[in-house]
Amino acid sequence: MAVWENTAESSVEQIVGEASSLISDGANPSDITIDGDVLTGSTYSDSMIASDQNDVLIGSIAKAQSQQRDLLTGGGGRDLFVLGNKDQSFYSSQGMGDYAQITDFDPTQDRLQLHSGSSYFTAQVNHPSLLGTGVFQDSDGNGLMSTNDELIAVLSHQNSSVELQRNNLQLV
Ligand SMILES: [Ca+2]
Ligand SMILES: [Ca+2]
Ligand SMILES: [Ca+2]
Repeated sequence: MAVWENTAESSVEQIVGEASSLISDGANPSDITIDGDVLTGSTYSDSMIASDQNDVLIGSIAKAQSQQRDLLTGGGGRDLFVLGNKDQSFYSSQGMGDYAQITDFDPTQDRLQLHSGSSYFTAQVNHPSLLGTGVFQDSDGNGLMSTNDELIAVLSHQNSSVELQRNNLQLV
């Protein structure tokens, strides 16, 4: 049995811990100066590794019709991981079955770009094949974790949960 099928079949309630809301009020932090790579993937599953400079990793360009799981590694420097644009979150059509897995997110310098039309929460994902801090879109907008909510990303290298601050978020 494929590991990914296990993840896809799990519901949000089965695998995550306590949820905490992401603060999305206020202005975006000032731009990172990009002096490294801009890597762009497809709506299929991609794996990308950026440079030791400040990079932009765009694992998808749109919401996919099939399950895409992108594996993103920023390397050193300050990196921006793009999880959505003005119109949509890219990983919000297949529940637990589509997400970006970020292997080296450093909250002291890296950022996530999120679609601003939604609210988000984080919760620890504790699944045999996937361990880390999950970023979820509150798809039904009820402020609670529920089956309809969408896993967008997993910050997977951390043994303890990552506390995302406003300056880790670029809302567009
Ligand atoms: Ca992709
Ligand atoms: Ca980098
Ligand atoms: Ca998803």
